[in-house]
Amino acid sequence: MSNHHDHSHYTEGIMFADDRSVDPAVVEMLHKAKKEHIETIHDRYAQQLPQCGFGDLGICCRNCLQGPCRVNPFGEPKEGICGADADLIVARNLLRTIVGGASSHVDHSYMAIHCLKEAALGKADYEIKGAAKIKTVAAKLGIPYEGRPDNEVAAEIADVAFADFGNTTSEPMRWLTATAPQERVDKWAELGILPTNPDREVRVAMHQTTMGVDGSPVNLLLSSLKAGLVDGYGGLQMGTDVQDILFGIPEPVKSEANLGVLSSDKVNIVVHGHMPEISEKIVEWSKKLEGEAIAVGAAGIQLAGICCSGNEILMRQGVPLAGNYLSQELAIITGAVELMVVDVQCFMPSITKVASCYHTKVVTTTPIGQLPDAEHFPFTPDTADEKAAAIVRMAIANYANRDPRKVQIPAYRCEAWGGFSVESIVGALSALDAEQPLKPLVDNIVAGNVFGAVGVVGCNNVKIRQDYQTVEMIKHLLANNVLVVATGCTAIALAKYGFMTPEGAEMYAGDGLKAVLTAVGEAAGLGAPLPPVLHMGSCVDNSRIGDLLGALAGYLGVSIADLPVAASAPELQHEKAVSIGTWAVALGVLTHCGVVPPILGSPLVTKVLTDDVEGLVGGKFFVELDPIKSADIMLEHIAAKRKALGI
Ligand code: NFS
Ligand code: SF4
Repeated sequence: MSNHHDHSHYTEGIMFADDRSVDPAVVEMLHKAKKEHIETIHDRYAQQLPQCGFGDLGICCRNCLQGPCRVNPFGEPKEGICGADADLIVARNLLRTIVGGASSHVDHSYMAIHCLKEAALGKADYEIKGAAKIKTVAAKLGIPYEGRPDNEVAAEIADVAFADFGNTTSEPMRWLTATAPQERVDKWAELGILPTNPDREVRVAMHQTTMGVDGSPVNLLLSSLKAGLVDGYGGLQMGTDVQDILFGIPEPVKSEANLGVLSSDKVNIVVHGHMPEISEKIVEWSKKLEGEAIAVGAAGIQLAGICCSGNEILMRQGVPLAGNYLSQELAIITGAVELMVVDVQCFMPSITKVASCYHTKVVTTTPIGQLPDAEHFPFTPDTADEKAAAIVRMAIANYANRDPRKVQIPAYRCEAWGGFSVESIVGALSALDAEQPLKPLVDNIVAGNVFGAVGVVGCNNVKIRQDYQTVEMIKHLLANNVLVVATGCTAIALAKYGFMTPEGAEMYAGDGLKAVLTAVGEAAGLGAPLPPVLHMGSCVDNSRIGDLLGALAGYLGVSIADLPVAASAPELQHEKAVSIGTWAVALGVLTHCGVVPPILGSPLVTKVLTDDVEGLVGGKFFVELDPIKSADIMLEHIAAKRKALGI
């Protein structure tokens, strides 16, 4: 591969206006990319315009070789060759999208369980660090733990998880029934959407959507809700519980965010993807091998995270965040990155091409996540140390190849706190009431100091200006005394602008919320207010938000559907975001999408998801592209829920 990529696709200027992002570091790097003729996602997006209207509406089908078929929303044909109409095609496509997302998370969680089992048996390079989580998870699963060695209990927990994957009965997933609120489990049982075995559910849904099987859009939509639960419990909940057992429960930690965290005189290693099994080892070996970096003339090793790998190691290790999804190519374009290591999900195939214009090495680490021009170091639980050491050494050796003329690190970095697990939030609240930690929060909600809560989750999407919807929407919610929790790439967005600092309470929160954040922060010994946006982790960590909602509903003796809360994915991009959103709706939460999902070609599917489904589960979707209007809809919803609760 040549050092210079083919510039023929480079679009002179048109996508480089400053309206691509609200982040000045990103704008600076886009200008650098332009100067150096480096093609980015924005150029490739421009080449796709105008995007296909049939695809946009979700009304094209390639599910058999008689197709592709598309229906005409304004005339004929109204059906594909087999007779499938727009409602059916959209419903089938949607289920496949959700299954795509769910299978990513389920596979993620499976890899974590495998690692836990090997670690528990002493056959892996990992020590089990989350003793406290072993007890809480064992208690939920009904596994005895008193007086037993941690590793033995951990192995049994892994076996219970694996048993869900081997479940050939019609019994629901044990991990779901053990961790979801009983009221929800009953509701889902009533609707016939309790998943049995996550792998089997993925298979069945793929079968159901092939040519000539399910012709009922409504039945397909029920299966979509079920697939959301597969994601929620076979992916998010199982994955997070197991990762907390392996790597420990996150605790509040101070760090920084944005491209300025990269160092001009250290070996920079960027960790990108999703699996803490990989990223935790890179952190460990970067510390161990710092002396070797100093020996080659660097000032040390600087780690920085992109996407959810970044969130995972921020939460547990305080490693700073370089940026979110739309910043991945730009980290390389700083010219200062010695090595980017990826595992699965959300790393663009373009990164090796961008890296080829600099000295940056790209390393892949899983059998299913390879890139043709990357170095491949397939991780296994028993070779993780060897692989991680080799990767860090490769980065150190590459430091000599950095070309100072190409280096430009934007001078933007912002303090950001992470590590707000449910356990650490409850820990902070228990400084106010040790007996009933949730009471102070609930009392403040009742008193109106905290109007409600919103979980803001999900991605960036090149179709819209990076971070814009997220930031403007959250400002408006905070000013109206809504407590915000965040995960995924939107959490990284908010980390970059001071929403995750104590000063953020002063800058953004309304008076009622500010007073509560100050009282909790001081009682918990932070010496400052809690940040107004609590970073709860990666997308898999959305189960933490589910746990928090379940705990609040349990404390109040109501359904999650009755709580004055909402969820939002202002910039969703990935199939995973759609499946997470579907789980949130099934939990009973009003869920905002800031990007139009490809369903509008079906009036039926659109109506069910944005209206009728509320009668079934209490939650529904709404789509709104304007950040202030989105926030206002959530505020109205919260007001209605407060009224129904009589507060
Ligand atoms: Ni979530 Fe996290 Fe980011 Fe979106 Fe991708 S990294 S798993 S999918 S783009 S938030
Ligand atoms: Fe066309 Fe039906 Fe085949 Fe889809 S399944 S491609 S609508 S014939």
